[in-house]
Amino acid sequence: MTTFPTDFLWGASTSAYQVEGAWNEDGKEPSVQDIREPFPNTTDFKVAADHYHRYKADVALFKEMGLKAYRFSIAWTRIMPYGKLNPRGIAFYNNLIDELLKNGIEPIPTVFHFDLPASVAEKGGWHNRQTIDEFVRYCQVLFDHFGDRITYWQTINEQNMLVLASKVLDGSNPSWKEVFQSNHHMLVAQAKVMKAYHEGQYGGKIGPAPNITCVYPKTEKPEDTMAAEYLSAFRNWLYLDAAVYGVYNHQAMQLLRALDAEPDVTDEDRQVMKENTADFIAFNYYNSMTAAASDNEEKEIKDQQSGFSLAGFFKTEVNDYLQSTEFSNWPIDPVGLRITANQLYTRYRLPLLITENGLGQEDRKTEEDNIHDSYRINYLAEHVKQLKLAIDDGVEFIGYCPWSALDLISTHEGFKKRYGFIYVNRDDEELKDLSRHKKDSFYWYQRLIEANGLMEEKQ
Ligand code: BGP
Repeated sequence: MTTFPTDFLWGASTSAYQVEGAWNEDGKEPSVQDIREPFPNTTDFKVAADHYHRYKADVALFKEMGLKAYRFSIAWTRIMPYGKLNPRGIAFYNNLIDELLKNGIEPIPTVFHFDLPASVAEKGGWHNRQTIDEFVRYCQVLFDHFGDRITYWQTINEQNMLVLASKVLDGSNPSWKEVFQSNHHMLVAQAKVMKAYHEGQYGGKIGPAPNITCVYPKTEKPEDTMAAEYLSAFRNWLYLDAAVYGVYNHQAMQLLRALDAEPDVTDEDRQVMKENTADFIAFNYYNSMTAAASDNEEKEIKDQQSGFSLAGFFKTEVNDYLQSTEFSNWPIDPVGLRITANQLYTRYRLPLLITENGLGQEDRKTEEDNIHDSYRINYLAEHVKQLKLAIDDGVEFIGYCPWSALDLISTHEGFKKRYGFIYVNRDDEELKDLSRHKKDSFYWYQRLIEANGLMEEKQ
């Protein structure tokens, strides 16, 4: 029986706008997330979990939990507000990185996680080609200031979801043509950033961080398998074939043609993508998907994990073998993690880092300040079992960073949808004292890390 590698990175994840707060402090420019209207029955992102002011105490808790890695994102709006270098933004992440290293925790930054600077968005955001250069300039600053201490960089968090769920996440309602032109600019920007990183010889690795799910055919009908292939190409491989092989996936291209959404691609774009590719794959995994042959109906995507249909290609179906999360009705499929990891490794032969996986649920704090989240422990334990089986299968893993290290604000469902190992005392209506409390899952994860993943007791 294989065990987890001794240097396996047991970690946890957050993102800047969902956890930091301090939305307009120390020279920070507002991001598109800071200025958007809150989603119905939720709160805004302005204070979040107040991690910006409490990062030292939070890192102390991460250390107590035994984390070997912390996956977080850097706010572009702190580093380059209105396009100008902001030393106070640099100082914040320098301090955070040093604090993590002092506590034996590997910092794993994402350079962009849904929080485009508002001034960049005003100029057209990713649809504007100039954003490519602004992004490269910003990333160059990151590499020059933090590159000496970072081993694993992630470029863009869930570019595929940003693209597919852009109606939900950025509040606008772009056409497919616009969406895939923006997507193309992101792919070129990513390639240029990987080029800058490799040429600078900073000594670490860089890779993308999409949200990947395996797709099952609903039945053994060949047309259902073809539908599953198309959904996978559209949702998964388009982004990863570009990042790893530097080319557009052929099935995804066929779909883009059908949607009249083929991007304008220059020869220089093609070359830069082909020549600058990823060193590893970070991916977020929450659930699998199931597809059947199209009935020529369209169904719009609701959020990152929900199904959708493209007439003539596929429709998504409920998987009768899986249960769903209470909160958003997302399927729960730990075996799907093993399948997804195997598919990724077979296709790309690159080491994998799981950068998100977790259960969003309302938690109750007892009068004694305990949080009994056995549902979250069950969810995570089942996924860790499958992760181990994937390692037994021969898949190469760098680490596992579940979402989320501490409670933070969901992308569109507020503070009540909690994912953390650490409870943060606030809700959508009231900020309260924002104090931190260890959930049962905190102690479970602590024991799991201590045992390097091989806990045999009933979890
Ligand atoms: C991923 C995002 C995260 C995170 C997570 C949970 O798609 O990368 O930012 O929030 O999903 O989703 P949600 O917050 O919608 O429950």
